[in-house]
Parts: sequence; structure tokens; C-alpha cells
Amino acid sequence: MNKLIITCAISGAEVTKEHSPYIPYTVKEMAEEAYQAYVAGASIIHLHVRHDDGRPTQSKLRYERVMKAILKRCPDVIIQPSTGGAVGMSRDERLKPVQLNPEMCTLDCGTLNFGGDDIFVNTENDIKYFAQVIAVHHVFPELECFEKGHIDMVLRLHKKGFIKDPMHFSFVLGVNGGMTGEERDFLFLKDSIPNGCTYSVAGIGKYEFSLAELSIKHGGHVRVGLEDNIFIEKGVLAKGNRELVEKVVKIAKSYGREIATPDEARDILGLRRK
Ligand code: KMH
Ligand code: ZN
Repeated sequence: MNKLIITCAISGAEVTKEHSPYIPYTVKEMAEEAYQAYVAGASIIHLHVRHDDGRPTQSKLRYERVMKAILKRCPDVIIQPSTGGAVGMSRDERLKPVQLNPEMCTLDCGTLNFGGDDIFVNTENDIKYFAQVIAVHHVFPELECFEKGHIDMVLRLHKKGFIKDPMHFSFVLGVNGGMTGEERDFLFLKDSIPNGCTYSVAGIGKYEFSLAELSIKHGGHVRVGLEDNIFIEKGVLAKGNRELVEKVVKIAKSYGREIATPDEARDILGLRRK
């Protein structure tokens, strides 16, 4: 079996210290959480940044500081800034970290209701705009799909030339407002992408480890992290991202799947190291 790429979403934009005291806000906390996830086996850090008081921001300067601090602790890790940011941010605000020319970033491939009454807006026009800016900066986009219609959007924009090969998908399942993360959902999405594409699965909340296991079994990749789920088991808070990554590594080992280093992840995805 191919090696497993583990992405760790260390903070996100929505979870606060009131939900879990282990959520990192400051530059130092972010670097420490990224380092712990990396030591445990994560080769990609999916990154949102915050002000010191926890408010989400897409400030280029803040990303620059956090990325530098992370690379100081783990020089070969792949950093994947978010271009999703937080609900309500403008397109150009969300795209700010791309100006730093990271190796990867996310590209959100459709609109959905997001956790109750919020709407995470990604119209076709928005996606084309994001894809163009990301391409200008030679950044490799991870195609975030929260439901099947988002995959169809990617395939349409791929045909029109806005999204290029190699395509790497991320199925983010279990958002309140998006598709659930049952086995049938995962199988439907995995079978809906073209042969030769790679994919990773991020299960939100209770779906984190069941989806991780399914993806491991089927040769896909996995994202875990406090952005997606704060519990190591039902009712028990994870004491940081490291525990979540360690749990995935344990599942992977039970299926005989080795963990990819960052350079092996680059090879699998077709990434050029910057
Ligand atoms: N914070 C969500 C509204 C991404 O990182 O690209 C969007 C999000 C997706 O987290
Ligand atoms: Zn995110």
C-alpha cells in the first residue's frame, strides 16, 4: 500500500479556548502545536491564524510570522494556509496568505450552510478567481469538497482549464450544513473523482476517526486536528493535536500502512519543494 499522508489542522477559525483550552492562538502556541503534530507523524500543517485573543485573521504578516516560527521548529514540513479563512471574509482577505507563495493552500469548491445559520460563500466566479490567483503564485491547491456537487464543480472547472492536474481532493465531511461522513458518503465521493487523483478525508466531530480508518483502508490520506474535532474519544478532550495524530498513526499501523515523511508526501502529490 502507498504511504499515508497525514495533515494536521491545528487550529481552524471557529473553535475557541472555551471549547478546548488546547486550541493554539499565539505564534508560539501555533509553532508548538505544529511541531507536536509533526513529531507524531503529520507531514502537512493546514493553517489558519489568529490574533492573540483568538479572533481569526487572514493577515499576511501574521501568517508570515507563524509560518516562520513553524519552519524553525520543523524545517521540512509542508505548510498549507487556508484560503477559506472564516465565514464572512472577502475574497481578497481570504487570499492574503497566498501572497507568501506557500507550497500548498486550500481551494474551497462550493458554497454551503456552515454550522447553523452561517453561509460559507464560494460561487463559481469566486472559485475561478481563487484558482487564478493561486496559479499565478505557483501554489498547489488542495480541492476542498464538502459534498458531491463540489466535486462536480471541480470537474467542470478542470475541463475549462481553471483547475489543473495533478488534482488532490480533500473531502471535508460532517459539517452541519454539508454532507455527513457515513461510509456510503465516503465511498460515493471517492468513486466520483477521476482515476489517478489523490484524496484526503477530514471527518468533522464524531466522524474524525471512523473516516480516517476508512480512508486508510482504501488507500486515501487523512486530515485530523483540533480544527475538525477536539475529542480523543467520546467526552474526553484531546490534550493537543499530537494525540489526534498519534491515534491515526496507530490505526494506520494496524492496517500495515507506513506514514509518509514530508518529502514522501511531496512525491505522492507531485509537489515541487520551494
Ligand atoms: N473556516 C471555514 C469557514 C479552509 O480552510 O479552506 C472554512 C475552512 C476551509 O476552514
Ligand atoms: Zn480550514
